[in-house]
Formats: sequence, C-alpha cells, structure tokens
Amino acid sequence: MKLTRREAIKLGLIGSGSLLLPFVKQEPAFAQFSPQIKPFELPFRTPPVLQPIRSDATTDYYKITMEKARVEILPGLKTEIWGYNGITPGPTIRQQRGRQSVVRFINNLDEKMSVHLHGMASLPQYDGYAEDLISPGYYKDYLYPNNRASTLWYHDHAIHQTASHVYRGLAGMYIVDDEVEQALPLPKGEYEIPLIIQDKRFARNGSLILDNLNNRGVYGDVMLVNGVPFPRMEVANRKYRFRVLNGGASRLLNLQLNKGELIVIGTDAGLISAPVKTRTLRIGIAERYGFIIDFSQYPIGTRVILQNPISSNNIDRDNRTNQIMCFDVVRQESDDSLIPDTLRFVQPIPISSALRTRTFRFDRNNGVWKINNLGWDKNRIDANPGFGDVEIWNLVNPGGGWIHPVHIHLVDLQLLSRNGRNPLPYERGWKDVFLVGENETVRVITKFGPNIGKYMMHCHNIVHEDTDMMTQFEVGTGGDSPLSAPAKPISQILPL
Ligand SMILES: [Cu+2]
Repeated sequence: MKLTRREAIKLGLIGSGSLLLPFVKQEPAFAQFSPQIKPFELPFRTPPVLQPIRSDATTDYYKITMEKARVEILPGLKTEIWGYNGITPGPTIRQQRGRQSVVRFINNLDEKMSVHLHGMASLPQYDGYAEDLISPGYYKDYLYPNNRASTLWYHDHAIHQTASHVYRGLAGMYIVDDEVEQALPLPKGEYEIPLIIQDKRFARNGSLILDNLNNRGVYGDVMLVNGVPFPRMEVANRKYRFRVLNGGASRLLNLQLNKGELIVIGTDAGLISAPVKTRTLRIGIAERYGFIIDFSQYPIGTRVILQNPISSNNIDRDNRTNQIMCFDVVRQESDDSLIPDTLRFVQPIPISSALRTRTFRFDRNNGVWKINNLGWDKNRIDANPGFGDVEIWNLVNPGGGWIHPVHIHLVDLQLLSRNGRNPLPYERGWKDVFLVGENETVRVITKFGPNIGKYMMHCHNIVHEDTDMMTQFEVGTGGDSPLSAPAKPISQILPL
C-alpha cells in the first residue's frame, strides 16, 4: 500500500515533525499484485446444483446461459465475470449413469464459444470441438451419454480463445454417479464436496487481470475455491469426501495439509482400485482427484490448512498462492462412513495388447507451442487408430522449464510409466489428463472407442493450447463430423 506523507502521519507511522518519509518501493510495471485479502475469513460455499427443466424416461434437459455478470469476489469490489448462468464456477450438474443429458447452452456473450464436457465420451459434434462455435445470439443443444461414474467439468474450448474465456469464468463441474459407487460406504450428501481451485489476479478496482506472459501462462496471486478467495470451511470431526479440480489456466498444484494426510480414492475418470494415503497430491491443470480428509484425527477447535507449496514450474509474483483454504473443526458428529480397502476393480490394459506405439513431442518452436512441430489445423489428422485398437502413446516433453498437462479427448487411459519409472501410486486409475513434466516421457495406453470420429488432443495449460499446442486424431473412419450439429440462432429457439 502506498501512503502519502499526510496519511502516514495520521497512522502514526512517522512523527509529524519528522523529515523522514516512508520508503515506498516502486513496483515494477509488470508486477501488479491483487489487493490484499485476509485469508480464511470468507465463508466456503459450493456452486448450486442445476435442476433439469424437464425429464423423461431416458433424458434430463438442462439450460445454461453464458452471460456477463458483476459479482463480488474480493470484499467490497465488483468483478466482471463471464459465467454459465452468470456465476463462476457455473452450476454443478449431477447426473446418474445410464441417463442421457441434453444441455442447451445459450450464448449471450459477445464472442464465439464452444462448450466441452471434459471427460465425457460425447459424439464428435457434441464434444466442444474448437471450431464448432456458438456465435453470439446462437445456442446449441449438447447430448451427453453419461456412460460411467466420474468427476467431469464443462468449460469453454473456443479456438485460440479458451484461456481468456475460461479465466473469465466459463467453467463448472459435472458429476456422474452410479449405483456401484453409491453403494460404497464413502461420505455422501453434505459430506461430499466439490473443490474447484483456480488462481486469478485482480486490479485495484476488482477487475480481472489477464496477462499471459508472452503466451507462457496465466498465473494469479489469489487462490479461489469454488469462486471464493482463500475460504474458511467449518467441518465436523468426521470424514469428508472431496472432488478436487485444478480449474486454473496454467498453475500446477501441490496439495498438502499442514497436518495429516490426504487419502486419495479417485482420478479423473472415477474411483481407483484402492485408497492411497499421501502427504502431497500433485494436480496439473484440468486433472481431477477424489480424496478423503478424516477430521476425526483433530480435536475440536483445530484449524487445518490446505496448502500449496510453491513448485518450480509456476510463476509466482508473491507467496500468497502457497495456501488455499482452511478447515475449522468446529463440531462433534457421528460418522458411519468408511473407506473400503477395495474401491473398484480397475483392469489394467495389457501392454501386449497394443497394436502400435505413437510418439507426440510437446515443444516450443520459434516461440510457438507445437506438437511434433505442428500447430492446429482442422484439416489435418495426426493419428488414426482403428475402432477398438489398443495403442501406446508416448507423450514427450523434451524441454526444461515447462510442464504440459496433456488432455486426450474421448478416451480414458492408463498411465504406464514416467521416464520408465512407475507412475505415482494415486495415478493408477483411469485418466484423461497426464502431467508431462520437464524432460519427461509419459507412456499411456488405451483402447480407442467407444465412438468413431475426430477428437482433439492438446496441452491443458490453456495458453499453450491457444497458441498452438493442439492437434486431432480420428478413431476409425466414417464418424460424424464435429461440425455436423451447428449452433442455431436464438430467434429459432424451440422449447427443450
Ligand atoms: Cu503446455
């Protein structure tokens, strides 16, 4: 804070007779810090769960409008956001496996949008293809099959504009449940909680600052959980289940508690085989993990802090991002939940079943992010696995200084190795984003399906994705074109 001499005298920082002026360090032009916010004062909240506008025997119908809103994120200041239904994160959709969703997205913003439901095996025309755009004043009905229980999220995917759109607020959680998972004695209901973690930077007037640092990444200095800066959550002394999403633009998270361990139970695409206790949980952009915190180990009155020790791959303007939120253990409650030793059976895909191996290098070339030295071209296909083929893909980051969380659309995959070493214990599940570290080769395996057609693969540092670290593959031949269900003008809108 900069003080005038008169203000400093009023605050008693300098004597009125003193000739000493307070030394105010001039901030360099690039280092614009957000206004200071006292951590752990704002109440924790979860995004509202969206109700369908109608349901029939097979399908639930939802409506979401993309619009601007002025909201209070920092106390006493207004921030313009672009939100699904005018809020950020957008409302959570909770769906049951086997039922279909139709979600109508209406674009009341003034830029073209595309909505990707990340983790869903949607048909190509409903996958949020980067060039399948919803113009301002248009809408599109997306069909989602909900074919397995997992933690997904929907977010903008517009070509070359994803970082700006997601950073301004266009992201929300989407959860698919099933009977198998619901039958487990894990914490449920009010004890099962989404944590959408994002970092943002704000100007003094509250507006969002979007600085992509010459296309390297967008880093904030305020950690938001479900849209609230550094929130405080009151908990009972029992187990809670959290579904965490790194919904930021570029920041790698390293979650840890100031005391105790996280018990990881799930990855991007659902439960892992067995719980894994860990001190630190590394989460790249767009990755999701499920974990339990057992607050019964803490006496009432304990404050437990969710921390994020700084990683060398992040650009931090100050040290505020090394803590995220706190849990205050405030009450006694009985707890009939349990963490089963076996969560579900994750069948490993045998390496011997792979028909071929492909290699993709994620690198910077003349200042532009590329995959195998190529940028995005909607007319080019860089891999064409047959339907049902098992393939191993090597995701290579030959550079130091940068990480690339690589997202492969359509399929769930299994991680075989990192530079020939075993994956981290909590990574041994079904995943659709793989953090590819510095000078690292990540080997993944999958069986291509359940759909045929063209799907994207890209870095999920969304600044890299925009410029131009994105490609596409085609499963089989003869799939629906990603452009075969174009958006329609709102003037032609029909009731859902
Ligand atoms: Cu990247």
